[in-house]
Amino acid sequence: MAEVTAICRFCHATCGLVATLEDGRITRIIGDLDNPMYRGYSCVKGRNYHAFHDSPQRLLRPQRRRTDGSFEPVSADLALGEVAARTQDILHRHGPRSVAMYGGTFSHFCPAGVMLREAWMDAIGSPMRFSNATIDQPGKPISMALHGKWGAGPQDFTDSDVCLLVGANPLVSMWGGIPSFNPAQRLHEARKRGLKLIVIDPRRTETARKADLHLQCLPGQDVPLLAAMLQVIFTEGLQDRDFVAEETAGAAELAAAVAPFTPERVAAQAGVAAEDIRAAARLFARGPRGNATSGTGPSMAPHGVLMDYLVLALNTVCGRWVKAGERVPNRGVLFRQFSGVARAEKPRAATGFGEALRVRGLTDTAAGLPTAALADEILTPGDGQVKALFVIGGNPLLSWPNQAKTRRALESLELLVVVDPVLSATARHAHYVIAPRFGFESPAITFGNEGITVYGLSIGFPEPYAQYQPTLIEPPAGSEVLEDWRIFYELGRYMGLPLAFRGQPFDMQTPPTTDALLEQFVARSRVPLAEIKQHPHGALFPDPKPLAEPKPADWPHRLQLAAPAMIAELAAVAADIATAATARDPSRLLLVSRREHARYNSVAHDLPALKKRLAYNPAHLNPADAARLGIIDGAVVEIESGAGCIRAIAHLAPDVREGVVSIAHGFEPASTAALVDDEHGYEPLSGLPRMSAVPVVVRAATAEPARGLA
Ligand SMILES: Nc1nc2c(c(=O)[nH]1)N[C@H]1C(S)=C(S)[C@@H](COP(=O)(O)OP(=O)(O)OC[C@H]3O[C@@H](n4cnc5c(=O)[nH]c(N)nc54)[C@H](O)[C@@H]3O)O[C@H]1N2
Ligand SMILES: Nc1nc2c(c(=O)[nH]1)N[C@H]1C(S)=C(S)[C@@H](COP(=O)(O)OP(=O)(O)OC[C@H]3O[C@@H](n4cnc5c(=O)[nH]c(N)nc54)[C@H](O)[C@@H]3O)O[C@H]1N2
Ligand code: SF4
Ligand SMILES: [Mo]
Repeated sequence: MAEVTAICRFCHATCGLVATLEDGRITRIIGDLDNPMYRGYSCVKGRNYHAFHDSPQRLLRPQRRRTDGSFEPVSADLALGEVAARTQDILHRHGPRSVAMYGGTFSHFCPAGVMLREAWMDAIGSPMRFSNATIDQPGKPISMALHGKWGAGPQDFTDSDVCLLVGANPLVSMWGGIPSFNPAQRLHEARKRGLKLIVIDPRRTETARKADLHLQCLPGQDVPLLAAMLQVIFTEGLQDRDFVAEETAGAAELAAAVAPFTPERVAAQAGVAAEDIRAAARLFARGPRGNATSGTGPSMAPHGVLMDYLVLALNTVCGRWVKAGERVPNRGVLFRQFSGVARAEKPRAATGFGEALRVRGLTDTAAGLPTAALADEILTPGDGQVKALFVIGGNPLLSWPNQAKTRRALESLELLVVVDPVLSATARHAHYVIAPRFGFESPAITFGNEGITVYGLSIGFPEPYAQYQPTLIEPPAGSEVLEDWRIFYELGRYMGLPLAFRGQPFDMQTPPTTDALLEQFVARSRVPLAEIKQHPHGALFPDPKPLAEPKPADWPHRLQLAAPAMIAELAAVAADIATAATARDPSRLLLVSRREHARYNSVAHDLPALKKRLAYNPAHLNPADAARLGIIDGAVVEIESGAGCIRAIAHLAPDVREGVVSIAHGFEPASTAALVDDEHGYEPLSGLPRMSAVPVVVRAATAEPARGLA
C-alpha cells in the first residue's frame, strides 16, 4: 500500500489529491493538505474518480457497430485500420472539409491529445474543428477581442474589495469569479478581511447565500441590468477617470448608449428593485479593487456577447486591471498568460475570419467555429458537406442544441468515430467507439488552468502554481485502450501522413511517450517541467519579475468601450425597453441551466457514490409557481418549449425565483438539449442559441411516466 499525489481530471479544476494505491489499483482518494493551491480540498466527484476507472460501464476495448445497432469488441489495429481507410475514402470523394472534429470538455485536459489531433487535422487539411467552447461562453473570447485584452491581467481576488458575479455559482461549479481552487475557503477568507460579494442570479445559489447583495433578477435581463449599473456609475461620476482617459476609447459613446437604462426603467422588466441596482453599482464602483465576472447563465441568454462586453466595460470603467508597478498575480508557469505590461494589447479579430460556415452566415470566431451549426453542416447537402465526424471527450447528443436534429445528423454520417470511456448517448450512434486510456493512467500537468484566462476574468491560478503527476495506474487487466494522442498518431501512420507540431515533425516510426509530448508542449515554459516534477504536491514558482511594467510612451492601443456592433445592439435593447416589447408571457416560465454538485456535465452518471447523491435530473421550481400550476413536489412534469418537450421530476425549491425553472443539462432522458431552438433567436456573432431564459410551458404530466426518469 502506498500513498501518492495525483491531479484530478474529473473536472477542469485539477485539484491536487492524495491517492492510496493497493495492488496496482487506487482504493481511496482524498484532498492533499500539502498542496499549496488547493489546501486539502476535494469534492465527491474527485474522491470517486478512481471508481470511474474501474467502472463496470467502462469500455475496455474498441467497439464496432454491427448493422443491427449492437456493438462488438474489436482490436485497436482493426478499428483504427478501418477508420483510416474509411476516412481516406471520404477525403478522396468529398475533400478535406468533409471531415470534422468535435473536441468536447474532456478533450482539453490532456495536451498531448490536443497536439496529435490538431496535427492530424492539419495533415488532412480540414479546417472543420469545433469544440464545446462555442456552446458554452463564446461571448467571453469574442467580447474580449472586441474590447481588447489587458496585458497585465485583471485585479486579483486575493486583494479585492469587491466581487461581482453575474450568473455564476463558483462554489459549486468551480468556474470563475472566485478562484476555482478551494473556492469556499477562499471566499470565507476574503469576506473575513472585508470583501463585498454581489451576485446577480435568479436563484439564491450556494454562492448567492454568501452575498452581501443578491439581485434575484429574472433571467435574460443582464444587459439592461449591467447597462443600468454603468448608467449609475457615469451619472454619479464613480468611474476611474484617469484610467478611462489614459487607456480607453469610446467612454463618451458608451455613456450615451447606457443613458436610457436608468434603474427605474430597467427595474420592473428585470424583476429587481431600482434601489438594489443603484446599490450594486455603487458598491462595485467603490471598490477600490475587485472585478466583475459572468458565468454560463447570462452567457447563454439572449445578447450573450453584449452581456460579456458590458462586464468588461464595467471593469474597465472602474479601472479594474493591474496597473504599472503593481503585482501581476500570475503571468504563468507553464504558459505565459499575460505580457505583464500594463497596456491594452494589440487588437485581434472577433469574428468574420477563417472558415465560413454554409449556414446562418456564421464564420470562425475568437471562440472557434460555432458548434451550434455543426449539425446543419452535416445535414445540408452540397459542396463541403460534413460526412465524417470525430468526437473526442464530448457528448453531442446531450450537449448540442436541438437534440432531434443532432440525432438526425449523427445518424446520417458516413462515419462517426467517438473516443469515450463509456458507451455514451452519442457513442451509441457511432460506427466505431475507441476506448481511451484516461485519468490516472496517464501523466498530467496543470496546464489548463493557466490557459483559459480569457474565460471569465479570474479564471486561472491566482498564484504561479504548477503540478505534474506521473502515470499512477495501468488500465484494467485485459483491456486495449489508447491515449487520445495515440489514436491520432496511429491514424496518421495508417494513412501515411506526416504529422507535426508547431512545424516540428513527429517521428512516425517510433511513437513518442506521453511524457516526451508534454515536454514538447511546454518547451517554452518559464519553469522547466523537470523542476516542476521535483514537487509532487505541486508548488508555487515565484515570478522573478512580478511587477507590471509600464507601456512604451508611443503605445497606440486602447481598450475599446464602444465597439460599433455592441453600441448598435445596446440601442436595440434600449428600444425594446422603451416599447416594452420584451414583456413577459405569464403563462411561461423561463428555463435556466444549473450545475449539480455531484455531477459534471454528462460524465459518469452511473457511479454509485454520485447516484446516491442525485439519482435523476430534477426540475427545480418555486413553490408559488408550482401551486399555481397544480404541481406537487416529486410529480412528473412536462417542460415544453417551441423546440421540444421533455419530462422531469419536479422539485419545489424556494431558492428559485418565481417565474423560473432551473434544471441541469447533460442528463438522460431529461435532456434540456431537446428544448433548445438552434435556428431562431441565436446570437449572431457566436451562433450560440438561446440556452438560458428559454420560455417554456411547465405542466403536470398526464400519464404516469416516472419510470425511466428516476
Ligand atoms: N459540479 C459541477 N461543476 C461544473 C459543471 C458541472 O456539471 N457540475 N460543469 C462545468 C462547466 S461545463 C461549466 S461551463 C461551468 C459553468 O459554471 P457556472 O457558470 O458557474 O455554472 P452554473 O452553476 O450553472 O451557474 C450559472 C448560474 O447562472 C444562473 N443564470 C441562469 N440564467 C441566467 C441569466 O440569464 N442571468 C443571470 N444573471 N443568471 C442566470 C443560474 O441560476 C446559475 O446559478 O461549470 C463547470 N463546473
Ligand atoms: N441545453 C444546454 N446545453 C448545454 C449546456 C447547458 O447549460 N444547457 N452547457 C454547455 C456547456 S457549458 C458545455 S461545456 C457543453 C458540454 O458538452 P460536451 O463536452 O460535448 O459534453 P460532456 O457532457 O462534457 O461530455 C463529456 C464526455 O467525455 C467523456 N469522458 C470523460 N472522461 C474522458 C476522458 O478522460 N477521455 C475521453 N476521451 N472522454 C472522456 C464522458 O464519458 C462524456 O461522454 O454542453 C453545453 N450544452
Ligand atoms: S472539484 Fe472535484 S471533480 Fe473537480 S478537480 Fe476538484 S476534486 Fe476533481
Ligand atoms: Mo462548459
